[in-house]
Amino acid sequence: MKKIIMITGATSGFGRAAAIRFAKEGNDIIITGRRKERLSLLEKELSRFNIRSLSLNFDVRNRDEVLSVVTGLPEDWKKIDVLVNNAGLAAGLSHIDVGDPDDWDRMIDTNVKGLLYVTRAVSPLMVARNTGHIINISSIAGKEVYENGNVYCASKYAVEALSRSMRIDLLKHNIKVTNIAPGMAETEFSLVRFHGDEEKANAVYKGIKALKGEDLAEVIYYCTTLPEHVCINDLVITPTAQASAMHNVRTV
Ligand code: NDP
Ligand code: 8X3
Repeated sequence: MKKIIMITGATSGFGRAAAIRFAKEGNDIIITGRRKERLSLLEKELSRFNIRSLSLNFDVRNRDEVLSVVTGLPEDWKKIDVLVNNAGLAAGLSHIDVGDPDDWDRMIDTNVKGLLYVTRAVSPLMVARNTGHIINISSIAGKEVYENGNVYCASKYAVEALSRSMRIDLLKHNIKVTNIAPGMAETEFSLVRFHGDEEKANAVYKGIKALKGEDLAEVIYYCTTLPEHVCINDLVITPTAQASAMHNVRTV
């Protein structure tokens, strides 16, 4: 059955791949992100499928904007079946005593507060219809901390806690909540983490077959295909060559 899927952070990586995956299956897609030109390009790409797409250009950190964009949706777009809370980032990788508080603000404002603002705007629409599915993209950094990961890990631990609380709060409204915790994935993630330093970003994935956006897209899509009475609450996905945040094997 055709659904309406809203994906935050659809201009790159997991979000972009998920938009294409859901569109391939004939679903209508709401794509969001800050980079307008990327949204337009993706809209063009989605136009080859027999679906409707809508792009919303906003920053998840702007609480007023998030609320006004969602409340201003045309009525037929308000029937959101699946919300993928994917927009997020890591900024910096350093010990706590030398970390940049501006990086900390960006991560907490985006990964935690942004996810909350979007959920606060969209979940009442699901509650009103007594149906829906919220998929939060967390990380293995939300399962275990690693050296230098401090604030990014804290932001993803927060996502994990929110996923579990949302599941309880939305239980009586027949709304599924799925927390997905990926490991190493080669997207723009490391480029953003290292503030555009390509050499550092590429080194993260050297000698390892990392996950791709398409791998995550497949898993996100799968979580939405299960019968009405089945909900995946928590899912960890890593490359085969990675067992935990600190354990991986590389071919040199
Ligand atoms: P990318 O950098 O490729 O994509 C991130 C997306 O988030 C972009 O579309 C970006 O859009 C959007 N975004 C970032 N900040 C904002 C903002 N303030 N407002 C709106 N949109 C925003 O990274 P990934 O696809 O890898 O990351 C997606 C999610 O997966 C993140 O939450 C990340 O923490 C998580 N993750 C990533 C892993 C990895 O190894 N890649 C592993 C585990 C989790 P734009 O810049 O246009 O606004
Ligand atoms: C991104 C994966 O291992 O860099 O969430 O934290 S990791």
